[in-house]
Amino acid sequence: MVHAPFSLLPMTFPESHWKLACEVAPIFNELIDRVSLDGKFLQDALSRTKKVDAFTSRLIDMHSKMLEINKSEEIRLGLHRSDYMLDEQTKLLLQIELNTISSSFPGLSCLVSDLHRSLLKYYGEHIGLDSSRIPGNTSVDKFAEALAKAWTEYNNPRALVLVVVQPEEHNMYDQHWLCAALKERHNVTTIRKTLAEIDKDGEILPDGTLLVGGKEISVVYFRAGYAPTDYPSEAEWRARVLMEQSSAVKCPSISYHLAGTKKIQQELAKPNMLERFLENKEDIAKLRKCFAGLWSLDDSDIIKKAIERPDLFVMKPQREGGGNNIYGDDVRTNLLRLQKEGSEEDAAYILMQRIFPMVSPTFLVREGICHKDHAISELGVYGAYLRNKEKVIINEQCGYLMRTKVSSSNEGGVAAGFAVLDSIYLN
Ligand code: GSH
Repeated sequence: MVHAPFSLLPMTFPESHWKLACEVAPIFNELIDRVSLDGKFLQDALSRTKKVDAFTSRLIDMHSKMLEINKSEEIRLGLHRSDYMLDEQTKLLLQIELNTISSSFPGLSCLVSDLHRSLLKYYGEHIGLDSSRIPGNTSVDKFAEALAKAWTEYNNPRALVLVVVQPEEHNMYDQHWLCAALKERHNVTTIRKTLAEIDKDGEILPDGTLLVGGKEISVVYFRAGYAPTDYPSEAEWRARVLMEQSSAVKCPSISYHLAGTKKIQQELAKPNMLERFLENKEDIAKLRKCFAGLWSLDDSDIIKKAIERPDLFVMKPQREGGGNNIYGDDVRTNLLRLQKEGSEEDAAYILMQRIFPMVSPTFLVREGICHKDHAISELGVYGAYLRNKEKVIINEQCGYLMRTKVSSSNEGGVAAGFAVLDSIYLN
């Protein structure tokens, strides 16, 4: 067992940008909900991706199957995390991505804020830092509360929350911490199962009730199922479809999952797209301000520019979980290859403006050892959304995850082994 990597001291972050990231969280929650309701939009926007990306294609098939059977989701639970970087030159807070499935670290990130606050309480005056400048981090409380409220809406006191996990989960303490809060504060019991186990032990009753090992499931909380490697055989796909067809609350449902894909992020950044889903002009303007440049690969002007200046772009395939993006000269090589082949494989990628955050010296602690290095940070803001039919029960910002990584590394994830958990020091 190794401890989660963390930074010794919190990273400075401008208060105005922090406030903006919190303010847009409920707007993004609502946007995801609205987009998820537009089955045709999701299918059309992803139709080219479907042809070239076998994994996403199966998710899309599952979605069309649900559309065909007119599957309605009355209780809708979203536990999202929107990630941002602060571009140093433009001073803009730009969205990297919005995670609608398996948003990691709601359990541990608030502990790092507590750790930093306590360190500053004892040693802060020696280094001129004040513990009250670290904002409260409610991630575990709020996510547990949202899961508990979804369980309450489902309305069977004997039903359980099912946490769908990977067979070899390295980040299980983050999940356990959240489940412990759910049990201690709300007396809701969770069980943990892999997709293969659910295939073996799961069934649906004629009324749509999901049973796993004979126990009724009220809420399915996915901490697996976002990556192709989570589906090594047909068994895992069967389990996913089984849960999707059931009347249990899914976090996320297949339509929430697809609404969080990079292709949809890029579609939503097109002019006049947000207006399709949201009414409030101020809300729309706030979201748009956070959008980085995003393009599909059928935009020949931008391809030309990216081949000339690959350092200004990131090429992103439709994958979650980190570690899949293409940077630097590899952007050029891949774009030239795709151009030469003239295949439709280009639909598997989007291009995003590269963001250049401020680099600062940081102490990073890994496996008990402290290293000093130059680092950059990415701020994630959690959001929870719960709706039963027309009634919105929760729509709020739920704390944050600051991640810091050495500036020479392009990749971002803590779970993928690149970044450390951090918190923020407002200035
Ligand atoms: N299975 C792990 C978990 O449940 O914590 C990892 C899930 C995962 O990689 N989640 C992505 C994430 O939030 C979103 S799909 N990564 C943040 C990070 O690793 O820094």
